[in-house]
Amino acid sequence: MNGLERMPSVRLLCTSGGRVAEVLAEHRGKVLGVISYSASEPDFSSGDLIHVWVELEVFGEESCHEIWVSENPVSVQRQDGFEYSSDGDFLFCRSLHGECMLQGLELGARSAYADLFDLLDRSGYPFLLRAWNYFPGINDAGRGIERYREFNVGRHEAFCQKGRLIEEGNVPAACAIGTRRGGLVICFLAGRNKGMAIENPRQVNAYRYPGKYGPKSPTFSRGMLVGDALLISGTASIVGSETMHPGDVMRQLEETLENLRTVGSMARQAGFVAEDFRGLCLNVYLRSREDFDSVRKRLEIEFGPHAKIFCMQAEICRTDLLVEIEAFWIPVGRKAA
Ligand code: 3EB
Repeated sequence: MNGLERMPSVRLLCTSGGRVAEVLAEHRGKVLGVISYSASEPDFSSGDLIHVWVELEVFGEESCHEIWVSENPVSVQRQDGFEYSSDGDFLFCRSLHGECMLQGLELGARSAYADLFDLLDRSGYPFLLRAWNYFPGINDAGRGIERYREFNVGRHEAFCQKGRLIEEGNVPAACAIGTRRGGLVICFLAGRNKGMAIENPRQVNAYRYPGKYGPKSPTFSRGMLVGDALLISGTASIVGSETMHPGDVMRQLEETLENLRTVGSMARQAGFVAEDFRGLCLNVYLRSREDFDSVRKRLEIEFGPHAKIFCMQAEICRTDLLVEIEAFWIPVGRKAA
């Protein structure tokens, strides 16, 4: 026992489309939320669950699903245009903005984040642990600047407006990925208690990126330790703040793996314990489907048979990045040991 094990923790079940109904039935009443990745609308009935669809093609599968599960009963609320679930320790919520595509990403991100922050504050789960950010045309020109950069401006403004200092411990683990179409999709996992932010000494903290990457920096940490679970942000071939190996996906992959290992070792220093890769789930975003076979083979060598790996075709927030990997590492089997 190192203390972390006694902290409340979330569970995640990553599954391909074929098993999703079974997993949901097994955890009935204890599901905080489901994030489904697929090119066409998922066809299972999500009933009363908080559910988002991320419109991306999954390679080699019809769909894949992240099912966030609590150890305790979950209650689901729908009010004031929000849908959220909570279990006494964690709150999972979603915000869907179709219209902001007309108004621009800056306004969309600002109002979505501001409203979600209000929800966290008034419901008593003030600590943002993980944010998922998806919207189409992430690398397209917006109103003067790239849409990802507009998104960063709005997100940054919402943090300031709601009195959230942009500093270590206050920014969540996150991903920001370009979808094929649709609106802005944001999910938050928040806690009654603070998580432990993990940064990567090989990389400049993202909220300190220099101005050449946009007028306002992205507000995320490289990882977040939540109880015994490690939530690793979208991780790419960036050292310092520079993209490494433009044009070479396999070298970008090696750099990304080195960044993932570094985040893992920083988390271990903070008390994270995992004996093997069971309970590790990777979402791999590839700009080009041609890279799928070689990337998957390399990842299978790196992580062996226990990790669950889903690869998707997606636009990544820097045009020179060809691959990005996010990871959820929730050790299994130790509590019973
Ligand atoms: C990077 O390291 C790659 O804007 O929320 C990764 C994870 C990235 C989250 C975000 C962006 C975000 O800068 C991009």
